[in-house]
Amino acid sequence: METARQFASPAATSEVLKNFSSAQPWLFVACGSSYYLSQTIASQWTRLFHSPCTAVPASELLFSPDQALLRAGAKQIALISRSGKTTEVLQAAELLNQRPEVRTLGVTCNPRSELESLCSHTVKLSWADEKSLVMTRSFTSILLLFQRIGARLAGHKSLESALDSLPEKTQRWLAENADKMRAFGARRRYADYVFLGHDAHAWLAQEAALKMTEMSSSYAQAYPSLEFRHGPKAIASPKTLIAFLISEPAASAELELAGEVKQLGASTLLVANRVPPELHKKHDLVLEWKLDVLESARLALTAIPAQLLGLAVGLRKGLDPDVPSNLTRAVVLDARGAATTRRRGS
Ligand code: F1P
Repeated sequence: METARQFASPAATSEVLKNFSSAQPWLFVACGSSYYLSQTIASQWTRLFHSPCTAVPASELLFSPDQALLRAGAKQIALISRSGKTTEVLQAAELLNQRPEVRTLGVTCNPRSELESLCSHTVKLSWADEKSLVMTRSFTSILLLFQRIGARLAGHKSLESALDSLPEKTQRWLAENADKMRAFGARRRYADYVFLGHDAHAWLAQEAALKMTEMSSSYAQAYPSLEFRHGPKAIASPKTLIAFLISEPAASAELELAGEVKQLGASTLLVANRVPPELHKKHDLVLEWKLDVLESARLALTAIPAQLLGLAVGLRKGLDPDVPSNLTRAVVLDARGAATTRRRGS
């Protein structure tokens, strides 16, 4: 809601529109949820701009910068960090500072971060930070910001108006569906969670698995949908929940696979815009958006079901989903490259 309001006017993104373009490749650099967010945007922008966009974890860029930059072929680089404090992202920004041919765009929820001083341009979303250690609101807000920037860079008016209509539609969807997702997570017990999706949805599946791991200390995996048949299928059993983040190009193949794993005894969760009515009874839970907007405008919504599921499963296990074991809000490394550790329960 607030992100839509803050960026409704093109003036709010004018610096970015002036200094960056949709005609050249982009590289995104980040860690953790911010990295999966980066991959999601890179997939969407490749389609939108017809120009290659890629993402790399900050640590990978640091180990082999020439290779990472060569592979991406990008001179416009976005560095994303909710905290603006993640050491690997700051070191990547320092490294890119040494390359005069590169323009960098820092995106952070921290109003005063070191990242800002290291990037050529910065966008800040201070309202989007959450108290929770895990990224939920900040994930969807930064994703929406980049969708907005992408639509404006590409001059894609229908994507922009779809994004305008999203806050109200999301509120309505949450009112009708959030309890269903939470009740499912509170009631059902699984040993494994698997998230499947195609293209941008495959990266949202990675983020979904990370949310389950962080918020509920569960074992969770993610694959591009049909990769599931190439090995991971071995774990399908009544103890497995297999969630499909269904997208238009892959929908019929994904529904076919969902039927197949159901016959193997696994539980299935379908997250889709619309699922044929006759399939509803065959799956354990079906969540539909029922939105007549472009699929690319629905990406941020697709992140929400796993956030709700992680929350419900974490609470059922007696955990605090906002403060996962062993994690810190940002991975800050000391001079040796060692991380501060936070022990279980402290
Ligand atoms: C993000 C991140 C989180 C993760 C963990 C450590 O860092 O990797 O995704 O939940 O708590 O930090 P950033 O976006 O602040 O750089």
